[in-house]
Amino acid sequence: MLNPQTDLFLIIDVQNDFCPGGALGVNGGDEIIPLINSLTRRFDNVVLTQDWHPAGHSSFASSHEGKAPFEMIEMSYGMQNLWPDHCIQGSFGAQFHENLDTDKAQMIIRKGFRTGVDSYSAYFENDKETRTGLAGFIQERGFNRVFMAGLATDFCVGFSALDGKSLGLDVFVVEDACRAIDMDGSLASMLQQFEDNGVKRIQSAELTVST
Ligand code: VGL
Ligand code: ZN
Repeated sequence: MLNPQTDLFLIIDVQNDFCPGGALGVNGGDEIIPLINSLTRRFDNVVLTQDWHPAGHSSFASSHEGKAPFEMIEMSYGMQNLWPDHCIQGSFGAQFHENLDTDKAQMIIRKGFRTGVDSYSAYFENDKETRTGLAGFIQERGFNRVFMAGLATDFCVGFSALDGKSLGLDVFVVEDACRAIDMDGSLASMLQQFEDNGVKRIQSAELTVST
């Protein structure tokens, strides 16, 4: 079903801090890496995202007195989850996992680099206005289908998938190549939003290259 020339593979945040042992480790986050690498070999066009926060970022609980990780606060742009300090620019935690094959990536989108606004999505920051440039890249290059993998299903993969769909792209989340944080029902809620908005969920075995 794949068209390697016109489909894009978008790999979200496979970084040390989102893998077990990292600051915001996702269960099984490193298990998906061999599968992601094997998918990468089936596409001609691959883009990576990298969560990339300055120290003292406003999404860190440590930046808000009396707040703990995984609480919520109200920001100027709406509600924001608070996280442990993670993916600090230049740190080991922000690096891609060493087993991730990054050679084929044509572009790396860094996100969350403005102190005052978080960015889950690869397309828009959490203010829903500030663009990362990925939509322009996709449009100029003429991709219309985006296949997604990485971390975490219920945050950065999920919000990227929803935004991709809202931009008119055909979006597929390769479920077995993702892992979720799953706090307070966040995974169930994201899967419902996929359903409501037409984001398709597929398994990697369905991604065969059409000849
Ligand atoms: C992410 C929380 C904070 C993610 C990034 O990649 O899903 N989650 N920053
Ligand atoms: Zn982050």
